[in-house]
Amino acid sequence: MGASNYVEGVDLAFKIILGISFFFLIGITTVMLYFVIRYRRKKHPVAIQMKDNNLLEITWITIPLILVLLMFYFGYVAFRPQRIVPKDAMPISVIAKMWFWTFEYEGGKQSPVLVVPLKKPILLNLHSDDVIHSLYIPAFRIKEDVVPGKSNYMWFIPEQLGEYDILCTAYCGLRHSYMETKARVVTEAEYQAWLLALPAKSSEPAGLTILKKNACTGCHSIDGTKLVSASFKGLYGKTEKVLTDGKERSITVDDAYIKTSVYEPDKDIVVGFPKGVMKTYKGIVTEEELNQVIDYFKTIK
Ligand code: HEC
Ligand SMILES: [Cu+2]
Repeated sequence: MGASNYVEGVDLAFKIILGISFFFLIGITTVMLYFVIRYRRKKHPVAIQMKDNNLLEITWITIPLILVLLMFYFGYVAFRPQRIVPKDAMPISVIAKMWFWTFEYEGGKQSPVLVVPLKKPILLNLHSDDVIHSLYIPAFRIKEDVVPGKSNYMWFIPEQLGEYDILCTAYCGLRHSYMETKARVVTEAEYQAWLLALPAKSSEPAGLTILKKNACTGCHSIDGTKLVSASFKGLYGKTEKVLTDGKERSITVDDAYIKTSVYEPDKDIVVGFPKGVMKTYKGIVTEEELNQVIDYFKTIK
């Protein structure tokens, strides 16, 4: 038995297709080698033209037809149940965003990992906040595109306790390959305890929500990683070299400097980073929101 209810069917279809492919790989190669030797030019200097062999033609139409229909049949039987969701499935919303996954459980609690109770049908409602992503859980044999402006879904029954990889399989930008997390299958009791202990949605600092909402975190990390620009971690209060009208000067990062950076990003350019990459957020991020962002910066020194 596999990690989900699909493993058996999908693997069977895969093995049948692989088996047929190998049969032909070996069969065709063998016949080819045999013909190369048997009908070599030295023994058969003049080619023979062959025409109309009904038996041969019917054979090479019928046998491959049966084989491809066989592949279709097993593929279809494995795929069909994936689109028919049982009524009692437990819904979890999946929100894809450059470059992380968020799972929202009944009651609105959110987590960056997918935690599900064993043997319970799970319905994942897929949403994207920006570009096309694709949710892939190889151990469960499921994969589905997450397209902005369109709702999609997938469902499965976790059949084995454990931790499994979740990946994004649609190239979605700079940090696409970092867009991975885990699916954890636990017992019903563990699931209930975990959900209870999960902090409510509003526990995320308001400033961080604003940074995510405006996709600032696509270019600036909050954990010290260097992306398109410097990380926000340790930014507040830091002394830094900037170019103002082409002249280098030292500044200390304070409220006023951050406001200039966000509303007039090309005024002070941080030395070592490109000009013109960050657009102005005037009219997009309000003064009040920016103050919340600054409050948040002060907490990630
Ligand atoms: C497309 C990438 C991109 C996005 C999105 C972006 N920035 Fe930037 N940001 C940059 C680059 C590049 C720099 C460095 C050049 C400069 O100073 O303008 C920068 C500089 C900054 C600085 C100065 C950093 C320092 O080390 O002094 C701040 C503060 C800042 N950005 C805040 C924000 C905020 C807040 C948002 C979202 C509302 C945001 N950025 C969105 C690319 C981006
Ligand atoms: Cu992605």
